[in-house]
Amino acid sequence: MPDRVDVLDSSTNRLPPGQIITTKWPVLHSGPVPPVNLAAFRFKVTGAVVRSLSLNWDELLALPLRETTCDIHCVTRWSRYDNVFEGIPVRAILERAGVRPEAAYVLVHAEEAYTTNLPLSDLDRPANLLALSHNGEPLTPEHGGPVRLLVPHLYLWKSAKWVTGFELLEDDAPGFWERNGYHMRGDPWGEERFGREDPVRMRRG
Ligand SMILES: Nc1nc2c(c(=O)[nH]1)N[C@H]1C(S)=C(S)[C@@H](COP(=O)(O)O)O[C@H]1N2
Ligand SMILES: [Mo]
Repeated sequence: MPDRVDVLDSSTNRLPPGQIITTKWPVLHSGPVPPVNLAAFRFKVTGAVVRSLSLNWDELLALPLRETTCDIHCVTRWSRYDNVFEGIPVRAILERAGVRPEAAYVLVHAEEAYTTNLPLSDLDRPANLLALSHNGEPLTPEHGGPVRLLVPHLYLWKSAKWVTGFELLEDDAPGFWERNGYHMRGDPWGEERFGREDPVRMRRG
Protein backbone atom coordinates (compact mmCIF):
# COMPACT_ATOMS: atom_id res chain seq x y z
CA MET A 1 0.00 0.00 0.00
CA PRO A 2 1.48 3.40 -0.94
CA ASP A 3 1.88 5.72 2.08
CA ARG A 4 0.64 8.74 0.18
CA VAL A 5 -2.92 7.58 -0.23
CA ASP A 6 -3.72 7.98 3.44
CA VAL A 7 -2.11 11.39 3.54
CA LEU A 8 -4.06 12.63 0.54
CA ASP A 9 -7.30 11.18 1.82
CA SER A 10 -6.98 12.73 5.23
CA SER A 11 -5.99 16.12 3.85
CA THR A 12 -8.93 16.03 1.45
CA ASN A 13 -11.25 15.30 4.34
CA ARG A 14 -9.83 18.14 6.39
CA LEU A 15 -10.44 20.87 3.82
CA PRO A 16 -14.00 22.20 3.83
CA PRO A 17 -15.60 23.01 0.45
CA GLY A 18 -14.37 26.18 -1.27
CA GLN A 19 -11.31 26.57 0.99
CA ILE A 20 -7.59 26.84 0.10
CA ILE A 21 -4.75 25.84 2.45
CA THR A 22 -2.34 28.50 3.68
CA THR A 23 0.71 27.98 5.87
CA LYS A 24 0.78 31.66 6.80
CA TRP A 25 -1.65 33.13 9.28
CA PRO A 26 -3.37 36.16 7.74
CA VAL A 27 -4.52 38.99 10.02
CA LEU A 28 -8.11 40.11 9.47
CA HIS A 29 -10.34 42.35 11.51
CA SER A 30 -12.36 45.52 11.41
CA GLY A 31 -10.97 48.61 13.12
CA PRO A 32 -7.76 49.15 15.12
CA VAL A 33 -5.85 46.63 17.26
CA PRO A 34 -6.92 47.65 20.77
CA PRO A 35 -4.20 48.47 23.34
CA VAL A 36 -3.57 45.79 25.98
CA ASN A 37 -4.39 46.83 29.54
CA LEU A 38 -4.27 43.82 31.83
CA ALA A 39 -4.94 45.92 34.95
CA ALA A 40 -8.31 46.99 33.54
CA PHE A 41 -9.12 43.62 31.94
CA ARG A 42 -12.43 41.99 32.87
CA PHE A 43 -14.09 38.95 31.33
CA LYS A 44 -17.83 39.20 31.96
CA VAL A 45 -20.51 36.57 31.74
CA THR A 46 -24.02 38.03 31.82
CA GLY A 47 -27.61 37.29 30.83
CA ALA A 48 -29.25 33.92 31.41
CA VAL A 49 -26.77 32.62 34.01
CA VAL A 50 -27.12 31.70 37.68
CA ARG A 51 -24.18 33.92 38.70
CA SER A 52 -22.96 36.84 36.60
CA LEU A 53 -19.16 36.80 36.44
CA SER A 54 -16.60 39.56 36.14
CA LEU A 55 -13.17 37.91 36.18
CA ASN A 56 -10.02 39.99 36.30
CA TRP A 57 -6.83 38.87 34.57
CA ASP A 58 -5.46 36.99 37.62
CA GLU A 59 -8.79 35.25 38.23
CA LEU A 60 -8.92 34.19 34.60
CA LEU A 61 -5.36 32.82 34.67
CA ALA A 62 -6.14 30.89 37.88
CA LEU A 63 -8.46 28.63 35.86
CA PRO A 64 -6.99 25.42 34.42
CA LEU A 65 -5.29 25.61 31.02
CA ARG A 66 -5.81 23.16 28.20
CA GLU A 67 -4.60 22.65 24.64
CA THR A 68 -6.62 22.34 21.46
CA THR A 69 -4.98 21.21 18.23
CA CYS A 70 -7.15 22.18 15.30
CA ASP A 71 -7.53 23.45 11.76
CA ILE A 72 -8.93 26.95 11.33
CA HIS A 73 -11.12 28.12 8.46
CA CYS A 74 -11.73 31.71 7.41
CA VAL A 75 -14.78 32.69 5.39
CA THR A 76 -12.41 34.53 3.01
CA ARG A 77 -11.44 30.98 1.92
CA TRP A 78 -8.15 30.24 3.64
CA SER A 79 -7.70 27.30 5.99
CA ARG A 80 -4.67 26.70 8.20
CA TYR A 81 -3.91 23.22 9.53
CA ASP A 82 -2.40 21.94 12.78
CA ASN A 83 -2.69 24.94 15.06
CA VAL A 84 -1.98 24.34 18.74
CA PHE A 85 -3.83 26.77 20.96
CA GLU A 86 -3.57 26.89 24.73
CA GLY A 87 -6.09 28.58 26.95
CA ILE A 88 -8.94 28.30 29.39
CA PRO A 89 -11.69 25.89 28.35
CA VAL A 90 -14.90 27.79 27.61
CA ARG A 91 -16.72 25.07 29.54
CA ALA A 92 -14.86 25.99 32.74
CA ILE A 93 -16.24 29.54 32.41
CA LEU A 94 -19.78 28.40 31.63
CA GLU A 95 -19.75 25.98 34.57
CA ARG A 96 -18.64 28.75 36.92
CA ALA A 97 -21.46 31.01 35.80
CA GLY A 98 -24.08 28.26 35.69
CA VAL A 99 -26.06 28.39 32.45
CA ARG A 100 -29.79 28.74 33.01
CA PRO A 101 -32.08 26.34 31.14
CA GLU A 102 -33.63 29.06 28.99
CA ALA A 103 -30.22 30.07 27.52
CA ALA A 104 -29.99 28.92 23.90
CA TYR A 105 -27.71 31.49 22.20
CA VAL A 106 -24.67 33.54 23.07
CA LEU A 107 -23.61 37.00 21.99
CA VAL A 108 -19.83 37.15 22.35
CA HIS A 109 -18.45 40.59 23.21
CA ALA A 110 -14.98 41.92 22.41
CA GLU A 111 -13.03 45.19 22.54
CA GLU A 112 -14.02 47.97 20.14
CA ALA A 113 -17.69 46.91 20.31
CA TYR A 114 -17.07 43.77 18.21
CA THR A 115 -19.72 41.13 18.74
CA THR A 116 -20.51 37.76 17.22
CA ASN A 117 -23.38 35.37 17.92
CA LEU A 118 -23.62 31.62 18.01
CA PRO A 119 -25.86 28.90 19.39
CA LEU A 120 -24.95 27.85 22.95
CA SER A 121 -24.49 24.29 21.64
CA ASP A 122 -21.63 25.58 19.45
CA LEU A 123 -19.99 27.52 22.28
CA ASP A 124 -20.35 24.82 24.95
CA ARG A 125 -17.87 22.34 23.43
CA PRO A 126 -14.71 20.85 24.89
CA ALA A 127 -12.40 22.10 22.10
CA ASN A 128 -13.38 25.75 22.59
CA LEU A 129 -10.95 27.98 24.48
CA LEU A 130 -10.32 31.44 25.70
CA ALA A 131 -6.99 31.16 23.90
CA LEU A 132 -3.82 32.72 25.28
CA SER A 133 -1.18 31.20 23.03
CA HIS A 134 -0.67 29.75 19.55
CA ASN A 135 2.03 27.18 18.74
CA GLY A 136 3.74 27.88 22.06
CA GLU A 137 3.91 31.68 21.71
CA PRO A 138 1.63 34.16 23.46
CA LEU A 139 -1.04 35.43 21.07
CA THR A 140 0.18 38.58 19.37
CA PRO A 141 -2.06 41.65 19.61
CA GLU A 142 -2.81 41.32 15.88
CA HIS A 143 -4.20 37.81 16.43
CA GLY A 144 -6.28 38.80 19.44
CA GLY A 145 -3.85 38.89 22.34
CA PRO A 146 -4.01 38.88 25.26
CA VAL A 147 -7.02 36.58 24.88
CA ARG A 148 -9.29 35.53 22.03
CA LEU A 149 -12.12 33.09 21.71
CA LEU A 150 -11.40 29.89 19.76
CA VAL A 151 -14.34 28.01 18.23
CA PRO A 152 -12.48 25.95 15.65
CA HIS A 153 -15.44 24.09 14.11
CA LEU A 154 -17.01 27.35 12.86
CA TYR A 155 -15.60 30.00 10.49
CA LEU A 156 -13.01 32.10 12.26
CA TRP A 157 -15.07 35.28 12.52
CA LYS A 158 -16.87 33.57 15.43
CA SER A 159 -13.51 33.35 17.24
CA ALA A 160 -13.60 36.91 18.56
CA LYS A 161 -10.22 38.49 19.13
CA TRP A 162 -9.74 40.62 22.28
CA VAL A 163 -12.74 38.83 23.76
CA THR A 164 -14.31 40.41 26.84
CA GLY A 165 -17.43 38.42 27.59
CA PHE A 166 -20.35 36.13 26.91
CA GLU A 167 -23.98 37.26 27.04
CA LEU A 168 -26.31 34.27 27.35
CA LEU A 169 -29.59 34.80 25.50
CA GLU A 170 -32.89 33.05 24.92
CA ASP A 171 -33.11 34.28 21.32
CA ASP A 172 -30.49 34.67 18.62
CA ALA A 173 -29.24 38.22 17.98
CA PRO A 174 -26.85 39.08 15.13
CA GLY A 175 -23.34 40.30 15.93
CA PHE A 176 -21.12 42.65 13.90
CA TRP A 177 -20.42 40.60 10.76
CA GLU A 178 -23.77 38.85 10.98
CA ARG A 179 -25.52 42.24 10.72
CA ASN A 180 -23.34 42.82 7.66
CA GLY A 181 -24.53 39.71 5.86
CA TYR A 182 -22.53 36.87 7.39
CA HIS A 183 -24.30 33.69 8.45
CA MET A 184 -25.87 33.34 11.90
CA ARG A 185 -24.06 30.00 12.48
CA GLY A 186 -21.11 29.74 10.06
CA ASP A 187 -20.38 26.02 9.62
CA PRO A 188 -17.50 25.66 7.10
CA TRP A 189 -18.59 22.14 6.12
CA GLY A 190 -22.01 23.46 5.12
CA GLU A 191 -20.46 26.59 3.53
CA GLU A 192 -22.60 28.76 5.78
CA ARG A 193 -20.79 31.89 4.66
CA PHE A 194 -23.57 34.41 4.22
CA GLY A 195 -27.12 34.94 5.34
CA ARG A 196 -30.05 34.67 2.99
CA GLU A 197 -30.70 38.35 2.37
CA ASP A 198 -28.75 40.88 0.25
CA PRO A 199 -26.99 38.86 -2.47
CA VAL A 200 -25.06 41.95 -3.69
CA ARG A 201 -23.37 42.41 -0.33
CA MET A 202 -22.89 38.64 -0.13
CA ARG A 203 -20.73 38.66 -3.26
CA ARG A 204 -18.58 41.45 -1.90
CA GLY A 205 -17.85 39.19 1.12
N1 LIG B 1 -12.62 41.60 17.93
C1 LIG B 1 -12.64 41.14 16.66
N2 LIG B 1 -12.47 39.82 16.48
C2 LIG B 1 -12.48 39.32 15.22
C3 LIG B 1 -12.71 40.15 14.11
C4 LIG B 1 -12.88 41.53 14.34
O1 LIG B 1 -13.10 42.34 13.41
N3 LIG B 1 -12.84 42.00 15.64
N4 LIG B 1 -12.72 39.62 12.85
C5 LIG B 1 -12.99 38.19 12.74
C6 LIG B 1 -12.67 37.70 11.42
S1 LIG B 1 -13.69 38.20 10.17
C7 LIG B 1 -11.67 36.80 11.20
S2 LIG B 1 -11.45 36.09 9.68
C8 LIG B 1 -10.74 36.41 12.28
C9 LIG B 1 -9.31 36.53 11.83
O2 LIG B 1 -8.43 36.16 12.85
P1 LIG B 1 -6.90 36.30 12.60
O3 LIG B 1 -6.61 37.74 12.26
O4 LIG B 1 -6.21 35.87 13.86
O5 LIG B 1 -6.57 35.40 11.44
O6 LIG B 1 -10.92 37.18 13.45
C10 LIG B 1 -12.28 37.36 13.80
N5 LIG B 1 -12.32 37.99 15.07
MO1 LIG C 1 -13.19 36.97 8.31
